[in-house]
Amino acid sequence: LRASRRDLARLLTRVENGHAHDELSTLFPYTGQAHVIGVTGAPGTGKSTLVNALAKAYRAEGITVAVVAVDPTSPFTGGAILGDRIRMRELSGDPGTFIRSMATRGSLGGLAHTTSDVVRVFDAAGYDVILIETVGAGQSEVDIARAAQTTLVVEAPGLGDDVQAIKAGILEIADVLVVNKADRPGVEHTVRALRAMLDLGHRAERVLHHGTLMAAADSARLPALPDEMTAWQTPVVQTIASEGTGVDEVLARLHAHRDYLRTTGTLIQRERAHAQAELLTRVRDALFTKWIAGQDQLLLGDLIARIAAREMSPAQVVTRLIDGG
Ligand SMILES: Nc1nc2c(ncn2[C@@H]2O[C@H](COP(=O)(O)OP(=O)(O)OP(=O)(O)O)[C@@H](O)[C@H]2O)c(=O)[nH]1
Ligand SMILES: [Mg+2]
Repeated sequence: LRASRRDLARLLTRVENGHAHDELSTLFPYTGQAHVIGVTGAPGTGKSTLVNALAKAYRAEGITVAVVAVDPTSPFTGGAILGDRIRMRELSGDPGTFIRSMATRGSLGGLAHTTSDVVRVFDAAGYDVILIETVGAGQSEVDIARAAQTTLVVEAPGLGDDVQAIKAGILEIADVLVVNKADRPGVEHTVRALRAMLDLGHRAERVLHHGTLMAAADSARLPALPDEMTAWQTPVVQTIASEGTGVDEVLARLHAHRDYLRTTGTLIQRERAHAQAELLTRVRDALFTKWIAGQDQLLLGDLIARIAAREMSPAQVVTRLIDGG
């Protein structure tokens, strides 16, 4: 809770390696104070540049910031990781800022958990705002974004990625939509297209989102969501992150969303929906880990060979393994 940067860095390493369950449980009651913001979008749209600019803007208001950059460790973005480190070095001399890069190391389901835990460490350590940068490329990134209280989606003109964003389900999770690289041609077109899609999808998305949360609320016996749930309109903000243009407006929207979450009761609903999703996936993972450790590897190998030889169907093997049939 009053860790030095060095102790904090050490704990984060233990968390990333899955060796800090006790510490995380001890810290857990002290979490829940920070504003957790997920920043996601297609590769190269300017997420890191924007995160850097936002961190500076928060610091100018005296707000402390932790940045969690989830490196995709992919050949496409490998170069940008080095770029991130260089850019972020600007902030690294400031005691009110802490930047942590996490490699995905091919772990899929685990990454969302580890990211949540790293966020909790920063939260307990007293950082006011935690920015999580992920490349919005698939379900695991969407899962990480869902663990945030506010999701900021970054688009850029001319990438044709507005359609991709919808495919990845990213647009529907956007609380704030940023069109970065507003100095590039085609920015008006991108803004118009996104606004149109938001308008078109607004009802369906909100109903869907509302529905998901309601399902969580039902099973957890929570009170109904307030009507204000539908009141938030995702703003579309243009920025030139590399020059700092539009960053203040993004900051204002993030403050507004935070206030919206707190004053409407939406925050507690989101937190409970997240808690449910996290609990269920953790139980699933724990059950699987326990189950696989208790398996006879030779028998398992034999059954796998039987599936490959078409002697047993996968469903039959599952029945035998689980029910002993
Ligand atoms: N023209 C222009 N270039 C920008 C702007 N913002 C960022 N860039 C540049 O775009 C490139 C990619 O920026 P990043 O911030 O690394 O993008 P990213 O989304 O974090 O990239 P990945 O993490 O690899 O997905 C860099 O060369 C930036 O300098 C902008 O507003 N306008
Ligand atoms: Mg980046």
